[in-house]
Parts: sequence; structure tokens; C-alpha cells
Amino acid sequence: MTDEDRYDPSSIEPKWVDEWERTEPYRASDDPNDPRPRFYALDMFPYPSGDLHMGHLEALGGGDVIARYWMLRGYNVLHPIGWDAFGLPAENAAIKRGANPRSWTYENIEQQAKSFKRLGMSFDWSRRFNTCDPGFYTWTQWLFLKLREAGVAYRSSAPVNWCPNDKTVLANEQVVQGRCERCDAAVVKRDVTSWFFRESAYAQRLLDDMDQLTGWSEHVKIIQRNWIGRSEGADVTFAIAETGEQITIFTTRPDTLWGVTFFVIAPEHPMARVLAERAGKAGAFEAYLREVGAASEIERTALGRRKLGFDTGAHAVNPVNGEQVPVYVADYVLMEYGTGAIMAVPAHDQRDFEFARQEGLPVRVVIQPEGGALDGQTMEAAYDGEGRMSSSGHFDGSPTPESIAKVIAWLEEQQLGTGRVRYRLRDWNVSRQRFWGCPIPIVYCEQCGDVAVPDDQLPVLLPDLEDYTPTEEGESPLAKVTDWVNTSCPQCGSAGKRDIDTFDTFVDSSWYFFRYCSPHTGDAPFDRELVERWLPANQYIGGDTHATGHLIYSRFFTKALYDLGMISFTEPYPNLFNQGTVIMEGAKMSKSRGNLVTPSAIVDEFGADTARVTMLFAGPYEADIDWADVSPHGVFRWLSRVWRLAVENAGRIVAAGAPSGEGELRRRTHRAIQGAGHDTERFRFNTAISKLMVLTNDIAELAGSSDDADVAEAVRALVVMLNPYAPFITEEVWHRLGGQGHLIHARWPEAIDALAARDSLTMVVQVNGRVRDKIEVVPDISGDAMEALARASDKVAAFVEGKTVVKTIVVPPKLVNIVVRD
Ligand code: ANZ
Ligand code: ZN
Repeated sequence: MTDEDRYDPSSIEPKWVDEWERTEPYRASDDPNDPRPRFYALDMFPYPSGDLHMGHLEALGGGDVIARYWMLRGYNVLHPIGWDAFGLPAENAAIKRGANPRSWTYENIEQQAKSFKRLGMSFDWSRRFNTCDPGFYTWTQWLFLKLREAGVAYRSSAPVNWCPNDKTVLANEQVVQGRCERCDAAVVKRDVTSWFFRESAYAQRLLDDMDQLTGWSEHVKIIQRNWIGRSEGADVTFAIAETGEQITIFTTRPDTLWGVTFFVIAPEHPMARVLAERAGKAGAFEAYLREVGAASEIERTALGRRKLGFDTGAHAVNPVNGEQVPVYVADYVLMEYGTGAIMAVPAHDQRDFEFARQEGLPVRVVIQPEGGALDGQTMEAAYDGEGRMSSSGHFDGSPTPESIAKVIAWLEEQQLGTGRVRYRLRDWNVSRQRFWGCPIPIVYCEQCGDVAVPDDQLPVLLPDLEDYTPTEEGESPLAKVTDWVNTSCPQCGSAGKRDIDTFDTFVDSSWYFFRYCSPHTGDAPFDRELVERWLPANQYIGGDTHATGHLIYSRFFTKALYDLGMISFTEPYPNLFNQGTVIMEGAKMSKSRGNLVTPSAIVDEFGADTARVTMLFAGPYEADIDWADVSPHGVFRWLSRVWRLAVENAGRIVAAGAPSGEGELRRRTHRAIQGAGHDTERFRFNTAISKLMVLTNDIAELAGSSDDADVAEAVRALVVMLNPYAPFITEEVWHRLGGQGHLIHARWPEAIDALAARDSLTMVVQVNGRVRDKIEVVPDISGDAMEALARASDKVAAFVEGKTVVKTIVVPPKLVNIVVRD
């Protein structure tokens, strides 16, 4: 073997990068007459914070395998790429290092694009865009104005999460344990006038439409269900005895109404201040508010924590029995949930219980567990389980949960309250007091209020600045660009001011996958016909860290577009795969930790193919990978073997005819085809790769003793099936073996099942533990297939007919035991 024939990625990979750039073999076809089935392979688009990191290699590398696999299956695959290019890091780099956020962002994007190409990603580059391109954000603005017209976007002053360090409002999802997700500063509450999306109105649909998410993990669906937080209960109205004012509470346990011993309103509730002032305690109340202000929502509602209370001296009248109970303000009641006020039932609610013991308030038991005799004086914790109502008038003896429905019906009849479903999901605050984002296309006019910028004046372009630091008041630096801020009212022409905030970047990522379907459409955000053709996406791939953020926002946005009549479907991606994360020695990789490994470093040393295969071979795709345990050497050696086998046998292979017969190599080849296809399609990349490794061994072992045609079939199958994982070496070898066109247009080999069948073994079928039949099966038969075979057996049927099957125990590949009952 000459030096020229040695596997040298650096001599073949750059060549194919250029060739694919020139010939664009990975372009999706928009031809409506294209007869191929379509497949939209969507990856969560990258954020350009620097060059690619290992997470990109893992996530988008897996996505590339899926896209290539379906291309090889003969599908018309849409595999787009773009950049989620607005956001804080660009701006922070600008403030810290004086970089221009725009050039910083575009430079990083160019670097990442180059690295993606170097990795051999099968993107349709003709569709590429960045969310910070005016051609994209003009439509973000347009869509926002449509949502505003429809009443889905609205402006409101509300207490928002405020990061005093980043000087910005944060979405709830960006607050982790009361701290800013990005800088870890303690988050405080602050009143800000902002734009909101009425996401809460979509809560029930977000729950119901989960039926469509058949290809999502149960894990992410549970996270979303909890986040949406549906609660059933009742709204009940109490009156303030001293003023006659009405105040409504939400409770999930109206059956405990007779156990109310005090009443609590949230510190932020308007009534709190009113009552404090009435009691002549305005000053003390302000001091109290300051004390409350610093605590996060999670801290405030934590169990076992000392609660900050304020006695208003007023009383609330319990509508079910006319009793007057003291009204407190306490921080464990939140303004953002329910009505911001609660009836306190310390015997049956732990937070109320803790507050009652802390303040010496009475505890009255109104639910008695079966056989129990709870005593409010002595109990050490609230009892929140089921039981029978007691000390509750004519409801006494009524058991949970019927009692709840009964009390609600009675409250409605008496007009004291109404049954009510509430959700924890809040409206989405989309205003950010930052520069590097999509400008909000609104002008404020003293005459007309907030006025939409007309369509023909979109986009509102983001101006360039000298200084990117926020103002002292925490306003976006855009406030300082007076000739941009000051404009005329589009409606009346008098002086107006632009909105100085920009959109949360999650607005951009809520619709980017629509734009991919027709990225060059100039008169609309997307071409409806193309969107209907490609979406819902066949497969979405991305991290489950987005479960309560992007993955809810984009579902909501899709429903809002449906309501606008712009699309006919309500879920964007019914199949979602969450890849694991890449860590280093148990910790996150980062420059500051000094444990950063980059894809580029591995590509430089071993080539892109080895980098890709090493990543996907390192473990199950959904599991986290500790890079400290991974070495590319073994994969590099394997690819070198593949290379050698192909080059050494090239002459025989090129000259070979069609294979026939049932030689051992053929049998093993078709087994590999079955297995590798099955595994690749199901994201079992590591096991697919191991099957290709086995096939490589089989070829090496049997090439000498097999027909040329069988060797040709085996090597060609290996090359095609390896292409999704290692696109460069396979393309090169394909051509050396006489392949025409691009490998991606070749066909995934078809397994001949009869050839693939292994030496059979005997499966035993029992009914109630007694052997009734024996059936020959292949060793890798599935449990379902075993059960089907067993049920199809006449001998077994004789013992099952007319009886009830209690259960079926399947132990692949050897045993099926059907348990029946008369
Ligand atoms: C009386 C009661 C008695 C309650 C009882 C529970 C048990 P979920 O299930 O999470 O929806 N609550 C209502 N609004 C609140 C607010 N703004 N801040 C803090 N707590 C609030 O919770 C509903 C229950 O949480 C409500 O039912 C209320 O307490 C409390 F044996 O009312 B309950
Ligand atoms: Zn005006």
C-alpha cells in the first residue's frame, strides 16, 4: 500500500467541503410535483456566542444523521440552518470589550457557519438567515402587530422580575431559584410597562393539544403540564366587615370553607395598602413592603420558612357562616396566582398552619380522616388529605372528593361563589430593556396613545450606537438615541416617541421554523402553501432545558397563528428528541474552568468524520456524555480500517456483478442492514455504529473467501449506511468504488429478510405455565412479534379460547407465558 492510499482526512475532507458548497446536494426541493415524500428535519438553531462547542457537535451532529438517513431513504428532506442571533451576550461583550454587538454577532455566525461546513453538515444553505437580519425581523415586527390587532399582544404595567445587574426585565423562565439565570444576581420585583402575549388564555389548549405530541418524551410533557399548572376549585367572595368592600379568593378546597380562621391578601394586592392606610399604618406598611420586596417567589412560598405578616386590623366575613375573621397581609400569598387573596384554613393547609402557629391564630379542623380525631389545638401539621367534612353544618359527613363538587354546587346556588379552573401559566412579558433585539414597532403619541408603525414603514431598524450601557434608570441604551426615539405619530403626525425596548429573543425563536419553509418571501412572514407542505416538522431535535421556555412559547405562537387564520395546524412539532448534554469531568465545559474541548480541535487532529462518530458513539444519544471518558483514537482506527478494506478491494468491487446466493458474508451484510437502519431511524446511534463496526470485521474476515459480488455488496452497504455518521470518508470511497453522482442520492440498502434471518432457535409458548407449543424464531425477535406468533398458534388458541387473558409474560427470545382465567 502506498502512502497515497493511507486514510488521511486532511486530504479528502476539505475537497468535499468545497465540492458540496459548489454543487449544493443537500438542497430541499420546493417543486410541488416532486414525487418524493417530504421530511422536515429541524434542529434547535444555534446561538452565536463564539465558535461551535461540543454541545453543537452532539445536537446538530445527531440531527445531521437523521437528515442524511431520510435523504438516503429517498425523501425530499428540508434540513435548514439559521442563527438565533439577538440576545444579551452580544451586548455584554459590547459593554465589556467595546465590541460592536452587530459585528461581534456576525463574526461569530461566520465562524460557526464555517465550522458547520467543515463538519460536513447536510444543511440547505440556501435557506440560511439570522434573526437579527432586517429581512427576518421585519416579519417578527409584523407578526407582533397582527397579534396586537387580535388582542393577543397587549400593553400593561405589571410587577416584573428585574435583574439589578443586567438591568433588565426577566421572564419567569429566566429566574432560577430567585436568581438571574445569566448572572446569578438576586432578582427583585419592579413595576414596568411592558408588552405581553396573552399566553395564559391558551393554557387549556396547550394541555389538550399534548395529545398530538406523540413523539415527545413523557418527561418533557410532565414538565410542561406542571408549568401550565391546572387547578380546579372555586372563586368565593368575602366582604370586608369595616368597609363593605368585596374581595374574591380562589381555593381548591371549598369543602374547608367552615375551617377558615383568618384571611390573607398578597402584599402587592391593591386592597393591602387601602386597609393599611385605613388603619393609620401607612408608614409601617411601606417598611413592611421593602422587607418583602427582596424575597423571591420560591422563597416566599417555601414551607417551614418564617412568613412576613402584617395585621390590617380589618375583618373579612365568611359568606358560608357570617363569621368575621382577621385580615392579614402575608408574603406567602402571591399576587400573580389566583386572585392574590386567600381564605386561610390552617387545619388543612400547611402554609396557613405555619402562619397560624407563628401568629397564635386558631386552628379549626373541618375534615376528619377515616377513623381519626384531629384536634386543632394539638396537631403538629396541617392535614391536607381526604376525609369527611365536620363542623360544617348540613355538609357534615360528606366525603372527599364528592364533598368538593357538592359545596361548589351549593355555593353557586346560594350565589356565594363559582366553580373555577385556574392555571399557573402567566402571560408572557416580551419587552426587554436592552439594545440587541428586535425593535418593538410602536410609537407613543400624546393624542393617540400607542400606535402601530404601518406595514409600509417596517422594519423599524435597530440603529447603531456609540455606547451600549443601559441608562442609570435601567432603560435600554436606545433611550439615548434621541433622533431615533423622537419621531412623528403615524396616525396624527404630531410628535411621538418610539418604544425603546426590544423583544425577548424567544419571540424570534417562536417562529423561525416557519420562515425556513420560504426564507426569501418578501411580502409575508412565510408562504402559506410552503409552510403547509413542510410543517408540522417531522422531527425536532434539541435540549430539554427549553421545556418551559421555547418549547411552550413556540407551541403557543403556532396556536396564535392558527387563530389568525394563517395556518391550518396547531402544533409545530409532534416529534421531539432531547439529546443529552456534553460535560467534562462531571462539570459544564467552560473557558473559565479551563476544561473546554472544541470540535475544531478534534477536527484538526483527527478529521471531521472521527469527531462526529466519536461523539455519537460515546453513549446513548439521550444520555449525558462526560468527554473525559471519551477518546477519538478507536474511532479513527476503525475508519482507517474501513478505508483500507475499500481501497484494497476496489478493483474487485468495481468489476463485480450483482450478488446472488446465500454466502455467509451476504447473510451478515443483510443482518447489519436490518439492524443499522432500525437503530439509526430511532436515534440509537451508538448501537447503529457498533453494528457497522461488526460488519467491518465481517468483511475483513470473509473478504478472502467470498465472491467479488458479495464483497462489493457488503462494502457498498457499509459505505452508504456509514454516510450519515461519516460523510467525508464515505463520499470519497463511494467515488473510488465507481459511484456516480453524490452519495446522498444513492439509496439506503434494502435488507433481504430471508438472508438476514439468523439460525433460528426455539421459543416456548406456555398457557398458565404449561408448555402448549414450540415455535422456531430468529434470535433478535421482538417481544411484540413473539406475542403475535404465540397468539396465532392453533395449539395455543385451544387453551385460550373462551377465557380471559389476565396477562402475557414475554421473555425474548425464548418464552411466552399466557395467563388466563375462566
Ligand atoms: C383554602 C385551602 C384549604 C387551600 C386547604 C388548600 C388546602 P394550587 O393547588 O397550587 O392551585 N392559594 C390560592 N391563591 C394563592 C396565592 N395567590 N398565593 C398563595 N397561595 C394561594 O393551589 C391552590 C391553593 O393555594 C388554594 O386553595 C389556596 O389555598 C392557595 F385545605 O384555599 B387553598
Ligand atoms: Zn397621534
